[in-house]
Amino acid sequence: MLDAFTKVVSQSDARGQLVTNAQIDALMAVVKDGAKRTDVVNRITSNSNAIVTNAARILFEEQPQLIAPGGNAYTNRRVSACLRDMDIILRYVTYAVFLGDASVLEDRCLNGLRETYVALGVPGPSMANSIIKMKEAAIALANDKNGVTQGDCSSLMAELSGYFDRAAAAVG
Ligand code: PEB
Repeated sequence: MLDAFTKVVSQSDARGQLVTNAQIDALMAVVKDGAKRTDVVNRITSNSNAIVTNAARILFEEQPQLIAPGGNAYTNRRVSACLRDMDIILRYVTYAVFLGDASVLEDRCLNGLRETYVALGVPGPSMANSIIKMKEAAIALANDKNGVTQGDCSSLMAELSGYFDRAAAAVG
């Protein structure tokens, strides 16, 4: 598991080179945005139940065949596995935002997930759809300018969005 800093160091070390000025500038930007980053993690973390359950409710409204007999999420046991999977993915996305690096998400959550879903008959495009719904809710929460110091959050929102997109692409 890497963070934005250890990633730069490990890449530099692999090449036997010093950290470059451009890399230092990029890391300074991470430091300066630290409060925004932790605020984003805090907002998503404290609303994770609502993010997951709303996204699942909308998914099942759009695709009722998933929870009908023969559907992959039919029976309460499978619906609960579904909510749990969405919760796990959201949790790893928050870890990636916190660290400013996708490796924890890639290595500990997405690696092999597509194969697992194929084996279980979990429909990848539906799972990807649930992740995009969580993304929309998470971005709306994280980008809400009410009650906070106004600032430019565009690059952080693009980064957050990218982690959800990676997760959706990994299973879809
Ligand atoms: C991945 N999901 C399921 C299983 C595993 C994962 C390993 C099988 C074992 C179990 O049921 O617990 N576990 C999960 C994950 C990590 C992990 C992400 C990362 C570290 O360790 N079915 C649908 C929907 C979707 C869904 C589209 C949106 O139709 C999910 C929710 N996942 C789903 C379902 C099951 C499952 C298991 C329904 C149960 C399948 C079954 O038992 O038949």
